[in-house]
Parts: sequence; C-alpha cells; structure tokens
Amino acid sequence: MKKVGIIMGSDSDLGVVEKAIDTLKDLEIPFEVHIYSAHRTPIEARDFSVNARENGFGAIIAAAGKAAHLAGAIAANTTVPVIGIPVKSSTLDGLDALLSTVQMPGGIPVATVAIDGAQNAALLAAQIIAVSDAELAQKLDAQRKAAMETVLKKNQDISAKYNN
Ligand code: RP5
Repeated sequence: MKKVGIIMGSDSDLGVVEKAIDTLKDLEIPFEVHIYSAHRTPIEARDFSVNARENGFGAIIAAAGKAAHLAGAIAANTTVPVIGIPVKSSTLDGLDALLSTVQMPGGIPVATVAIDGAQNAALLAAQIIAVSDAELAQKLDAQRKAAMETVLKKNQDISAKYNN
C-alpha cells in the first residue's frame, strides 16, 4: 500500500497532527511523520517533496500555522496530492494559516481542510489511497456506515425524549 507523509512545520503542531496519526493508524495505513519547515528547513522540505513519489508516498499531509507556506511549498515540488492543514497557532486564530494554505495560484493545487482539521486530512488521504485499493475503500465505506448509524441512533433517542 502507498504511504501517507505527514509533515508539520514545527513540533508545536503535533497536538493537532496527532488526530491525523490516530486516524491513519485506525485504518492501518502506513505513514511517516516529519518536521520540515518551508521557512526554517526549506532544503529538507524540498528534498522530501521531490522524492515523495519515488519513496512510495500516495498522499502528503502538510500542517503549519502562521504564514503557512508549507503545503504550497511541498506541492510546488511534487504531483503527489497534498492536503494542507492550517494550524491555529497565532493571535489570528488560524485565519492567517487558512488563507496562506488555501489561496494557491492556479497550477499548484493544495486540498485545504478546516483549521486544525487533522481528522479530515487523514480521511481524505485515505480516500486518495483507496482509489487504487479496494480493501481500504471497503473499510472507509464501513466506517461511514457505522458513523451514520450512530447519528441515526442519536436521532431516535432524542425523538423519543422530545417528540411524543
Ligand atoms: C509554523 O509556525 C509552524 O507550523 C507552527 O505552526 C508555527 C509556530 O512555530 P513555533 O514557533 O511554535 O516552532 O511554521
């Protein structure tokens, strides 16, 4: 199975990123975690991206806060799909990171999830890998069905409580 690369700009992003790690672990998807910064370690960030496809990565998650150029800088150097997580790490509540991650120029796409949206980043990475992995696709479908059933049960319970 293809691996997912999880890159964060700083170890201070780990609290957010852990949710993506847990989600990939639950789905038994292989992954690697690295701290590479677009600004502080641009050479390492570039080297990772340039070699990502050859190194077996099928999707890359890039999490960064503040002037969050990491996802874009990675996407600039690979056609492996890149998912950006804007991290809420500054006095601007993550809006700075959201805009820095999402507003990519035409030609270099970054699929941006919500501020601190690490779970969805991992699920989207899983869905990308599942395009060519039927077993993983089945797992994702089963997970969706279970989540739907949980909500339907909650609806039943709340209806029983209030709708008589
Ligand atoms: C970004 O700057 C990182 O992704 C992090 O969210 C933010 C702050 O980094 P630290 O100063 O906490 O290392 O590059």
